[in-house]
Amino acid sequence: MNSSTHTHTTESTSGHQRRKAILVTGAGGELGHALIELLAQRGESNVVAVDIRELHPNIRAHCDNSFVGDICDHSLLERLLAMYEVDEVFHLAALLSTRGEFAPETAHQVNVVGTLNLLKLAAEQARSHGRSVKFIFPSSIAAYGLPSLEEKQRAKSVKEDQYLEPHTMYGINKLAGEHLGRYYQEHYRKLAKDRVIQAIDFRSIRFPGIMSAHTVPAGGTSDYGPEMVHAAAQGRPYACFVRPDSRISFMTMPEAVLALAQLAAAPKKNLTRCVYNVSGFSPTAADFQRCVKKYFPAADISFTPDLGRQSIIDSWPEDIDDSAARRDWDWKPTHTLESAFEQYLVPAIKARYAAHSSEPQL
Ligand code: AKB
Repeated sequence: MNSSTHTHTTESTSGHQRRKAILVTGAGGELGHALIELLAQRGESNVVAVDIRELHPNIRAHCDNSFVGDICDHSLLERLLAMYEVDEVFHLAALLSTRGEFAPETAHQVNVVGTLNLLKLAAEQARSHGRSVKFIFPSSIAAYGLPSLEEKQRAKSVKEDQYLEPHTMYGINKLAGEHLGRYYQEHYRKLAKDRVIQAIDFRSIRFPGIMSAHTVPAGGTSDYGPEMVHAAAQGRPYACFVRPDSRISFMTMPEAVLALAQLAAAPKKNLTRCVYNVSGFSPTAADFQRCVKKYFPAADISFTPDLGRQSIIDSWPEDIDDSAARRDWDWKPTHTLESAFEQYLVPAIKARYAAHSSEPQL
């Protein structure tokens, strides 16, 4: 990074020492939980979490500190910066695709204005401590928008630069976040005399649907996959809100957070783009039903498609081409659909619901 101010100060304006930190926003969400656990396993003790709600105590225990509040609240971010020098940001906070369609303007506020606030914070941190700040941003297959089901079936696996006309506010917001990140990395304050070059090292992954054995999703449209398994494990009937032939790509939560950590650690010189697809397996909703029935034969699964949510799934690609991630930072999925059920989902979900039913759940 080129900077006009190469100070390595760790002092706040009030003169006390600030500690180096990895900032995780949306820390209370599904990705946040899994990422903070992974960072803790890797010995990172300087995680500072932000979430709109109080964190689960097990997650809070892995953090140096946690802040409850809105990422659009400047005074919250200022309080945080008075105590910490931020070196790396995992900006996970977002309102997902289904929830976003009920409150599009709020989604824009959280997903775009929130991202802008965090990018600005990261750029100011880079300027103050004279090192570039890594900014890791989970994007989504929601950034794609296939015009019709026929085109989706024809397109099969799509590359990063194809079909970027999303149908949801969330998808539009994610695409905007990707562009803002690229702007802050390459062009931020282009005309300013005291411009800091490449203050931000922006890296983003377009994730497919993600399935966690430990948390249940909320507000997304790919939720039918994980919801079906969690319902079966609890002996509850499940009415799937998309048709049996609906197909999009999915991966497991451990693979998703590993991908984030792997991209964050990749040498910058190997990266040929800011935004990478990663893919796992591409089942239909009927394939999910078959796998769930294999391990939970009594599962009561029916299909009651919701036209609106179906139209969102029909606009997302069947699969995404992750050859750039494989080439640039050695990305490789761990699981097929079958091995995800056998080795991860079923054992962990059975354990989750069998034990500790009286304990607070993540
Ligand atoms: C959603 O369904 O909105 C998310 C996503 C695919 O990004 N899970």
